[in-house]
Amino acid sequence: MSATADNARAPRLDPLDLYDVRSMLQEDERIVQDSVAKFVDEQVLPIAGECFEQERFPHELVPAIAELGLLGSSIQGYGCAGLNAIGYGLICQELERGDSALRSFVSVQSSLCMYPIHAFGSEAQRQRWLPQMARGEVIGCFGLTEAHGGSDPANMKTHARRDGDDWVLNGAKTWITNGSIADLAVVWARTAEGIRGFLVEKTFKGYSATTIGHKMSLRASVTSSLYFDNVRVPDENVLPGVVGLKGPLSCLTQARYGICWGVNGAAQACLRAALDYCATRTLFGKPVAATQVAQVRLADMARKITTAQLLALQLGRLKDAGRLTPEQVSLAKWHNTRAAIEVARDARDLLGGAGISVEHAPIRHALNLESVITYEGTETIHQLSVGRALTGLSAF
Ligand code: TGC
Ligand code: FAD
Repeated sequence: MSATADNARAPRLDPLDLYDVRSMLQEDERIVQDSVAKFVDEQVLPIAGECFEQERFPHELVPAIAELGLLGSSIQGYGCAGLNAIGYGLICQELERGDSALRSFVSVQSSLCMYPIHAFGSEAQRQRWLPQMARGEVIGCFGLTEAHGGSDPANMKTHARRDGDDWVLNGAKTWITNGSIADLAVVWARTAEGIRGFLVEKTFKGYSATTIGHKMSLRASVTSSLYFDNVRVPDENVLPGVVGLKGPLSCLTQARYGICWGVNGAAQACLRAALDYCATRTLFGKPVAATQVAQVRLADMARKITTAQLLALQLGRLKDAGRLTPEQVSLAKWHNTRAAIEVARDARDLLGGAGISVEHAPIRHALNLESVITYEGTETIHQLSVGRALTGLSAF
């Protein structure tokens, strides 16, 4: 059979969406995806490599991100878009197709700062902070990790004690996304009652943030250490609705859910780059794409992406049905991030020497994904969460 006849009969598959997940989206979900994709194509991709190289967060994009309704998009009211879980997932996917740093920015603002204010805050706290945060006028950060061991936040040292109508906060947090550019830090600290959430304003005396430099990953994201030296926090800035580790862990479930979608965008960008490069790179008299080995590798990337897309979609449907469990999120965060980092590394290799240049996306995504596989719970933590769900035994 000739190649032409064969091709003529071949189904028209989208290489980045082999199982046509797009057809399973509702019309409003597709509109969200298309509008974010357009923003990423027009405003993010042209500067993504330069921002990574220059270690620069593209602050100038924040108004457009806010204008599109991408901040706190799952929240109803307070100037937020009120999208369903799939809509939030698609936002993360398209942003991370541009760069993980932008998805990180939106994850932290939406899932780690606006979510706890909405879920655990007083009505006054919601009214004060959420509309400004949705407009991108107030940037938030989330302080949970401490230097002696981020995987075990129950062992935190940062603490707060009551003093009249105030609290006095002491301690330090590290590896905090957005820290030095944040107007508001959602800080988790030990108290006599248990772990509580504090809304620390950047103007509070004794609070400071320093930027962590020399990062080889997520270079377009600001990462910082936060310090609290007898910071007086008024009681009205304490989240009243939650006490205990389930407060920050609930926020992490929201953000990890977004990552399950986001990393698929990074992987899609890498597969696209590998397909384009292999189609035009001619070696030994034929395109690399015409070799069996390259095709097996490209097919394997598509297999991983397809599996990850289906996991993310089902996770979203479970979330919208109110049936999502943290262990389901753990499994998908582990699987999809591992799949994405493998795709990115393989795409980098298929580009040969050119693959180490930031002019091509795969090396940037591969390096970014080194952070993604560590933050929001390392791969090991998620494997152990699934193991605990299967056995009923905690092996942490
Ligand atoms: P454990 O006994 O399991 O739980 C304590 C309480 O919390 C509840 N809970 C959860 N609630 C909601 N969502 C979850 N995912 C939850 N997991 C647990 C649990 O029911 C219990 O409630 P209660 O009422 O009984 O008190 O706690 P543990 O100390 O055994 O720890 C479990 C473990 C290891 C899974 C947890 O500590 C963990 O997840 N560690 C990893 C920490 C982590 O992921 N840190 C991330 C920091 S933030 C970040 O990385 C942001 S990057 C942002 C970006 O740029 O995108
Ligand atoms: P550790 O907890 O010290 O882990 C070291 C190693 O031990 C890992 O490989 C881990 O998997 C392994 N390990 C852990 N437990 C076990 C076990 N029981 N058995 C075997 N192995 C185990 N944190 C925030 O609070 N807010 C943020 O905004 C934020 N942003 C971040 C941005 C970036 C770019 C990065 C890199 C991190 C960020 N983090 C943030 C911190 C992140 O959540 C932590 O790095 C992560 O939770 C791991 O903690 P750790 O770095 O202290 O590593």
